[in-house]
Amino acid sequence: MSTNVLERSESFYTTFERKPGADKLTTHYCPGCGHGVLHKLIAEALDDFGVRDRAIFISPVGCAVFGYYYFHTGNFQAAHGRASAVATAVKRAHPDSIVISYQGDGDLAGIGGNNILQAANRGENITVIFVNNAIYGMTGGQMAPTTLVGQKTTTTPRGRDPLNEGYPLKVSELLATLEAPAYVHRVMIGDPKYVMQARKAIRKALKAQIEGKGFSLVEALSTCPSGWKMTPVEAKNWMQSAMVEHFPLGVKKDVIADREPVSPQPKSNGQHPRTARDVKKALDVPTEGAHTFQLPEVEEHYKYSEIKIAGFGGQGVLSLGIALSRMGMEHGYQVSWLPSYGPEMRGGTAHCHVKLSHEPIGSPLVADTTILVSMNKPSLEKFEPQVKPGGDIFYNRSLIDTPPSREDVDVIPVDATEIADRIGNTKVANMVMLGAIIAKTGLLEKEAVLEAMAELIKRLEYVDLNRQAVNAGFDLVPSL
Ligand SMILES: Cc1ncc(C[n+]2csc(CCOP(=O)(O)OP(=O)(O)O)c2C)c(N)n1
Ligand code: SF4
Ligand SMILES: [Mg+2]
Repeated sequence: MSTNVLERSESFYTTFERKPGADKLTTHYCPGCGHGVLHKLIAEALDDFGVRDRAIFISPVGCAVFGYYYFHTGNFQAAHGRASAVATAVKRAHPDSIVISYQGDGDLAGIGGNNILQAANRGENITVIFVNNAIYGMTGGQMAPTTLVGQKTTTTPRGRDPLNEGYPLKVSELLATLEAPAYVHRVMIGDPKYVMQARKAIRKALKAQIEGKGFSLVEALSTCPSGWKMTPVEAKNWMQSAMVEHFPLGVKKDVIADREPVSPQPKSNGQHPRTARDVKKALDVPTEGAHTFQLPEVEEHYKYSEIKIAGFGGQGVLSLGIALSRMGMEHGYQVSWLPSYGPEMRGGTAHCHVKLSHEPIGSPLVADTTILVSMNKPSLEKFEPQVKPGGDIFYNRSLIDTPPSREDVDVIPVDATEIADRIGNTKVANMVMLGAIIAKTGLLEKEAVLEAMAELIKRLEYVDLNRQAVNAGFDLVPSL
């Protein structure tokens, strides 16, 4: 246990080298602010539980945005309100990590209100520290969802009026009504006896996560002397009287003792499930009927394929992306598919981002296109310059009269629309492209693709048509 309060925890940097300016010893928080005390309680708990090396602190947007200056742990800084969503991703990708989503009231209850509701409702095995100071501190004191009735802020200069602004949101009480959360507790960063209660609650919440008991949230009422336009002592007194009256302290939900551990268990080789098939196995989902393909041998540059597929809305651009990613998944690749909706759906250009990778995928966004599939002229003009040197451009020669001019990429002309028309349906031009892509790259095995068509194409009468299209596109490539 940490006994000397004057010493800094290991989980807290001794000097804040990431903080700009000459002063590397004091935090950026105002005198009398509750954030610093909360940081200290969290850092001490991480030390005492011996989890600093696997702790990941998610900073919000708000005064705690610079959490990474101080916490000697893994750090992320999330976009406004998204900390609980980022925490979800981090925890799922690294189930052994101890993830702390640290969020203010504007961040968690305002812009991120739905995120926290969903994360709590899913019972993510994360710990949320919710810093309720009843105001947007960082931006100079605007009304927050938790601002008290009658409280003056820069946006409620006559005081919050429930008829106009509604009532202060009781987040802990709200989340405690949900089935999934294991622990929800409201504490206060006030006089020492309250700080000690907060310390205990934070430890209990973190311990719950360490033991895999599910979602825990500690709401800490906290002072903001600057936003409230008070001295630190006035602020503490106001919090301990007015705030507590509306936000009663105490445990709102505690079912930790009844909970079985929820985090996915490591596989026998010590690794956590990664692919969909691994997850199915880990969950003991019957795999009969599921495909059991091996990752095909491909050239090195196809091992992280970033594919952009573009054309008119209605050309099957998005469904070609789905086909590639679904079949890629069955082959054992890490995959992602990101559609771009919008006016495209009404006849403009549509596109989607697909990744097929031997490695885990960080972001579904295709930033370095290695394979471009252009179904029409505007999409080729738009995306041709983005293709990486050494990449591939498949273009629909039936509708594009000017071929790509790039000389540092492989250009594959495919008469997709013409072939589809010959087969009997213009709509399968996308599957002609699919055939050409797998023939050129070897990313997917043709037999597996043809077999999977039965599951992919909803209307049975179109399965054969689509298979013919894939075959036609496949046969085209060697002759080019
Ligand atoms: C998307 C977006 N919208 C608005 C802002 C401006 N903004 C920065 S901090 C903040 C509110 C922070 O309040 P809170 O979460 O209560 O944190 P505190 O500063 O009080 O600790 C807002 C609205 C932003 N940075 N990003
Ligand atoms: S503005 Fe308020 S919340 Fe932000 S550092 Fe100052 S006192 Fe703390
Ligand atoms: Mg706030």
